Amino acid sequence: YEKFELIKKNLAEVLTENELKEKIENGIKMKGYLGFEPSGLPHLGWIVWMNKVKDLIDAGVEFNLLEATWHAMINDKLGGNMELIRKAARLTRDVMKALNVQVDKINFVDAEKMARDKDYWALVIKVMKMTSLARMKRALTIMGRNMDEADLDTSKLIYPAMQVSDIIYMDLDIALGGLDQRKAHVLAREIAEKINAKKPIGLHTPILTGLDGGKRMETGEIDEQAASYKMSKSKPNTAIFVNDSEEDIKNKIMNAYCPPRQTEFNPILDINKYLLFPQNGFKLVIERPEKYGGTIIFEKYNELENEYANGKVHPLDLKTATANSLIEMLKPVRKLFEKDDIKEL
Ligand code: NAL
Repeated sequence: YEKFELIKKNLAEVLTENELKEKIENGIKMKGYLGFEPSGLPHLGWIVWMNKVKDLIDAGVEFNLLEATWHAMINDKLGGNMELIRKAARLTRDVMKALNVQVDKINFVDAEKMARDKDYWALVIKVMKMTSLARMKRALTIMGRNMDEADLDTSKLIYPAMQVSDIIYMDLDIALGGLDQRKAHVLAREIAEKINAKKPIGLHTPILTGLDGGKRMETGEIDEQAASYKMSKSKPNTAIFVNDSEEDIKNKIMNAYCPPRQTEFNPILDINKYLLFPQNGFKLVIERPEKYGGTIIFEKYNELENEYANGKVHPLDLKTATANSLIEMLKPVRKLFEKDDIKEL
């Protein structure tokens, strides 16, 4: 069960664990997939799924990454400019490489190429035939939208059907995404079952809380709530971008929401759990004067969380150590941006 534990580590949800166990037990070579909108500069939230891609590749999953250019265009990213969107897709590849994701082992899938196949569009229409308008509208949360937005153009309604079709078309064992992608995965599972296609297992990462702690909805389904508090490019002061300067990282962390002893929806602890501690051999070093307890070194995230919950670690000390570690982690990415002409994204 080593493989199972590696795949499940740090996930919010597996749909379903039994299906995953069964594939592992039967020694099935699994095909996994994640799609992302190349929407500009990646921020810390993206690294949560990048780390999971690393785990899946280590677990022997054949990994496909969809550069969802059409989807980004439909979703009005980068002004709907395809040239810029393609540029952002290439940039993401470079960022992944700088963060030690095994890009050589990833099969990059081009959404535009898939859309040139007429079988793909036959599948999209089949998916739409099998889904009520009300349900398709509710699924707009997978694109960070909701059905009440009055000025949406009609192409937005095709997006969820495309995403579901992408998943079925690719014949996947695993569909990886943030918890906010749940509605697409649930729909893909239902439809795949009905049409005798392969039913994908949904692996859902937690959603990184925005630095302001997120404006959380109390009502609605978990995936809808996740969409409300997530770190997002459209709320720039809640996000740390991968190329932020050392100064910016420090300032943003120091101003972030981090109440003493609170371990839930604490973006600083989240950053430790999902970004810093998953690095090989990582240690969080909290330097303090002797009179405040002296320097402590954490090698396991759980120990940090316990000490924080007990009030043994002060928010300010946690923030200082987190900022320093994050600055270190993102160093190769900042280097990349020094030499490349990609700043207009
Ligand atoms: C994720 C997105 C777009 C297309 C996909 C196709 C298959 C699987 C996952 C996909 C992006 C996602 C987002 N909706 O907004 O992050």
